[in-house]
Amino acid sequence: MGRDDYASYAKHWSAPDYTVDDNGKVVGGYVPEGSNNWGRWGDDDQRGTQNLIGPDQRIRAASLVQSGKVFSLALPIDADGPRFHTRPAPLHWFMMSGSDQVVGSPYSAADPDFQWNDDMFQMPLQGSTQWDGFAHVIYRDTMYNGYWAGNVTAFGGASVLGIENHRESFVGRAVLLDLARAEGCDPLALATVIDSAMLDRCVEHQGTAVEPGDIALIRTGYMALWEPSFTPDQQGGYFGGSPGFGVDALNWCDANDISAVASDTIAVEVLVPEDSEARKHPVHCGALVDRGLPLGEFWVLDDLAADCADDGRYEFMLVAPPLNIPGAVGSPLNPIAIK
Ligand code: UVW
Repeated sequence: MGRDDYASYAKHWSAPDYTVDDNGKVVGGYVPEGSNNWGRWGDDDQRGTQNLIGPDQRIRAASLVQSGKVFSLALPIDADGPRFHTRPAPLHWFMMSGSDQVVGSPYSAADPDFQWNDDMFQMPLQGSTQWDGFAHVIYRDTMYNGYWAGNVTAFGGASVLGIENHRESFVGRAVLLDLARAEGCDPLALATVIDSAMLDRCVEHQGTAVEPGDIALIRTGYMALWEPSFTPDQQGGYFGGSPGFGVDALNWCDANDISAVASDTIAVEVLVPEDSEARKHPVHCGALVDRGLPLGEFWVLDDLAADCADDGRYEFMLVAPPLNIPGAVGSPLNPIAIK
């Protein structure tokens, strides 16, 4: 098939050797061989490991609110933030301003005493602090829980696994794992592969108790190296050299019943391949496709980390739902940690 060759745009095509059932599921195609959550919360599940957070976990999270301190974990959404080059800069403009009306608009005559400002915003949903939804990544034509890639179209968006299924997700207990501090290397060295042993070392170093349903925030310190003035080549080097999860770190998530992972890098995962024979983006595939484990990217963790180092408390309540955009495959957000 044309898709086997890089950017070949070949005209030839062969029919796939699988079929798709009435529920939009692939039959006779990809099924994960290793750890996965397909069917664990039902054949039509859309929320994956967020099912691990229920009322009990939220009540427990609320009990962690002690000082009342609040931390925004979001980048400013502007042209200076780290952003992959295929994703254009955000555009913010105004349709109406009070100044226009002061000078004179059709509306000033109707009510000379009343003015207002209206603005608009356009941005790639993967272009700032964000959640990757399950429809963001496809492996062998298949998404989480066996849904076929054809359920997502440019015209109709994601008819399954859209980010709107998470509009009440990501409200729970979170733990910050400050790997950069724990490893004494802040930021972590380029292309550091984070594995289960490193995560366990950090838990031990911090004295953090990880509980089922926790959202894990992984600090590498790497965001501090971003420069808005990077040339395209420098950007490539910056993103390509991100430290991040290797596939073994997903075993740690399984063992600890982690409900989501977010980090201060572009992809959560290390982008220099650990194994040249393995599938591409193995952590994206293992998390989003196989496990239904949401990934949060470009989260700003430095101020929170400094506070955690100060008071020794690395667990807190997190309120971080995505925007409720039907059919979107990801969403920017302003995650709020409350201590
Ligand atoms: C891809 O890996 C395709 O994108 P992101 O890192 O933004 O999830």
